[in-house]
Parts: sequence; C-alpha cells; structure tokens
Amino acid sequence: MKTIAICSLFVLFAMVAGLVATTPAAYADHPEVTIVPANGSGAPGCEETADGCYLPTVATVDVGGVVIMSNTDTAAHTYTSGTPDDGPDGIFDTSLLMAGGSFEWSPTEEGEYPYFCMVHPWMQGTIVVVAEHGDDHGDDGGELMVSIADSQVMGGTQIELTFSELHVNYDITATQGGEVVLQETNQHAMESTATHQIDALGSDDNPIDVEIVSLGIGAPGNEADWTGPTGTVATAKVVPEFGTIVMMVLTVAIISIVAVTAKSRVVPRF
Ligand SMILES: [Cu+2]
Repeated sequence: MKTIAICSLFVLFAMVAGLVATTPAAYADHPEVTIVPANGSGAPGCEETADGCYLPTVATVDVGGVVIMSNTDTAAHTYTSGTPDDGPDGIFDTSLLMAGGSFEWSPTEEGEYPYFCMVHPWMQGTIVVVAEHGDDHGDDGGELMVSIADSQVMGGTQIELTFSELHVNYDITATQGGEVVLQETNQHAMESTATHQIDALGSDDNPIDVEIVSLGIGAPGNEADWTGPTGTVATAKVVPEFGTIVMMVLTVAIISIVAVTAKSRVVPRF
C-alpha cells in the first residue's frame, strides 16, 4: 500500500516535470538574473555536463530587467553575444572580465540571445528575454503552478497552497470517502500562499483528496479581465504518514489555454 502510494507519487512528479518542460513560459517575472561561469570552465569539459559552462545555461529575464554577468571563476572570461561559428553580433560584450569582475546588461527587446566566451569558445549560453507582465496583460494564458502541502493542526488538517502567480481566484474542495469535508468557492489569493483548515484527518485507508480549480488570475469582481488558465490546476492526496509537508503536486495549464497563448503571442523557444 505504501509502496504503491510512493510509486504513484514519483509517476506524478515525472508527469509534472514533462509538462513543465513543454509548456511555453508565459508570465514574465524575471527582473534580474545573475549568470556565473562554471568553476574551471577555462578548461574544456563543462560543455559535456548537464549544467553547461554558464550557470544557468539558459537564463530568462524581462525586457527592461538586468542581467548580471559575474565572473566568480578564477580564469578571465567574456560573455559575448553571438556564436563561436558566426562571431560576435554586437548586442552585448563584457570584454575580458577578470576573476571577480562583473558586467550588467539590460535588454530592451524580446528574443533569444546566444552568447559565448571569446577565450574559451566551448562556453556557450543563451539569454531569453521575455515581455514584462504588464505588456501583454489581458490576453495572456499560460503556466500556473500550484503546490499543496499539509500539516496536522489541532486535530484537523491545514492545507497550505503556494501559487506561482499572485491574485489567483480559485475554488478548493476536499473530500474524504466520498464526503465533502471542505468546500470554499471564489477564494482570492492576494499573496502567493493561502491556507485552509479541514476538520478531518487523512489516513492511509481514508485519505483526503484536495482539488484546486482555478477561476482565473486578476482582481476580485473584475472577472472580465481575468487571465490565466482555468479549470483543475492541482490535486493532492493527504496522507499524514508522509510527514508535515506530505506532498506537493504541481499541475500546469490546461492544454487549450496554452494553444490560445501560442496563437496570440510569440513565445521564445529553445
Ligand atoms: Cu572563458
């Protein structure tokens, strides 16, 4: 019984990882990103690793945001836009950054910007510049992640939700053995977390099923302007034996919403 539960948890995580990887990034919230060279990247080898030679190898930042290129390695490097094959394209260039040096670049246009190190051309990275949140307000769909954690509080169960976006409007329903133990509708998460109290405890034989249904993202009472995915965005089974933070289930946008997004705006791909 326990083994089955743990296995299905892994399957869920695997599914979620796949979904996240294939969902276009939508809500921009990347005002600043720092990119450092992998330690020892002055010698070849980093390009063979999963992390690559610049960390992160794909960095995302908003239009008008700041990319901090910080040389924390012991060798001197450059971050030069362009590719080793075609050479520098002139969009940005740190020139030679000594150990401890840093450089800032503030992008003004959406797009995908490859760069490399002039000294060690096996070092290559990409900066993805996305529109700011406000720019495409109103017709944005996309990715919403909701995680569910639970803890036992005063003989009941406290559910803590963590949203990847602010101002999510949602319904929460919890059932146990077919009975509704919690139902709250038209909830508004002003912040990234929200808690709900259930007067019941889950057990291995009698777990509590929690379902979060997104109604959209935006100010309460202004439904016409709400954005984001709607429908079931997260579910979890509450079984206390897993400990305080039992499980986290992330679910992303409903496919149809992603399709609408893809039609309505250009999404950088890599
Ligand atoms: Cu280098």
